[in-house]
Amino acid sequence: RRIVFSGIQPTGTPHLGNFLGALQNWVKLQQDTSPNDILLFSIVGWHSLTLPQDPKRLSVARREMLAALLAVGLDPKRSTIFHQDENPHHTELSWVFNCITPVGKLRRMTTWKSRLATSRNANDESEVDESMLNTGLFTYPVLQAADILLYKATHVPVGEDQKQHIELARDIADTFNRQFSKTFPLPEYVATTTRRVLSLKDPASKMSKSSPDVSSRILLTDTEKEIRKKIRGAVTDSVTGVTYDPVNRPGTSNLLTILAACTNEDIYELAKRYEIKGHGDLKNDVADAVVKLLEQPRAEFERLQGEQEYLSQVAREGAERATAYSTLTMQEVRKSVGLT
Ligand code: AQP
Repeated sequence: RRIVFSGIQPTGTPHLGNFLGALQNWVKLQQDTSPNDILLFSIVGWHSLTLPQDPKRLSVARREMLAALLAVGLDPKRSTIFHQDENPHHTELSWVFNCITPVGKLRRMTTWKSRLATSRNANDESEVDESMLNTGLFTYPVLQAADILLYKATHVPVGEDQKQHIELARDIADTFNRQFSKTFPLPEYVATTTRRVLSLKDPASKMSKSSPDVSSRILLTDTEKEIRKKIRGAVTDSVTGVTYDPVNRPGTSNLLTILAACTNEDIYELAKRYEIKGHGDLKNDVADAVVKLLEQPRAEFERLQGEQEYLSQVAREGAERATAYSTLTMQEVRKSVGLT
C-alpha cells in the first residue's frame, strides 16, 4: 500500500507553475492510485513563516489555498486535505528530528546554499553572511521530513528542487530507525512530469508566488484578459523562429514548456511545428491553451468563495483525519525515545 504525501505553502495564490508542476499531478494520483492507497495533501503554514509574511494576508492566503486545492479537483473524500498547522504533531516530530540531524548535513542543502549566495555581503563577495538569515530557513528541511514521516509516507511527489530534501528525509528516517527502533519507511521521491515553469519576466528564475512582479506569473484566479496580457508581455528573445533550446533561449523554451504541458504534446514535436512560425503565433496559442486549462478551476475557485462554511468543514475534517493517523506515529516515537 502506498502512502502519498505532498505539501504547498500558503504564500499566495497558486500559479501556473504550481498547477502544472504539482497540483495537476496530485489530481492525477487521485485518479490513478488504488483505493487502498492513502493520499495526504497539506497546506504547510509553518513553512511559510521562514520568510516574512504579512499576518493578515497570510490568513487570507491560507484559506484561499484550501479553496484552490478543491477547485483544481482534489476530493476531500478521497484525499486527506489539511492545514499542517492544525496538527501539532508536525512541530513535535520536527523537534525530535532536529535532535538527530547534524548541522553539517543541513549546510549541504542547495536551497540553503542558494539563500546564502543571495545574502552575501555586498562589499565582499567572498564573505558568506549567515547572521542575516533566520534559523527556520536553515532547519525547514527537517520540518519537511517530519511532515512526510509523520504519516509514514512512502511516496512524495514534489518538484525537482525538492529532491535533496526527500533524500534528507530518508536519511533522517534511517538514523531514527537505527538509533531507536524501526519506525519509518524510507520515502521515495516521485518526479513530476513537467519541467519547471519559469518566470514570464525573468526566465533565469522560476515562476514563483512571492516574486514582487505580478506580471511574472499567471494565477489560477486570473481572468482571460489578464492571462492574455501576461503571455503577450512574456520575455522571449529577438531570434527569428521558434526552437526549443532551454539554455540559450529560456524565455521561448518556457512558452513551449507551458504549451506542451497544457496540451500533453511532446515538446520536440511541438517545437518542430513552430519552427517556421514566430513568437506572436506561439504566444497566441499558449494563451488559448492556458485560458482553456484554467477556465474550470477558476470558476470553481470563485464558486467556493461563497462556501466558507463548507471550506471550514473540509479543513476541520482533514485535520481530524491527519491527526488520527499521526497520533499512532507519535505514540511510537515517544515510546522509542523514552518520553512516555
Ligand atoms: N515554477 C514552478 N514550476 C513547476 N513547479 C513548481 N512548484 C513551485 N514553483 C514551480 C512546485 O509547487 C509545489 C508547491 O510549492 P511550494 O508552495 O511549497 O513552494 P515553492 O516551491 O517555493 O513555490 P513558489 O510558488 O515559488 O512559492 P514561494 O514563492 O512562496 O517560494 C512544489 O512541489 C514545487 O516544486
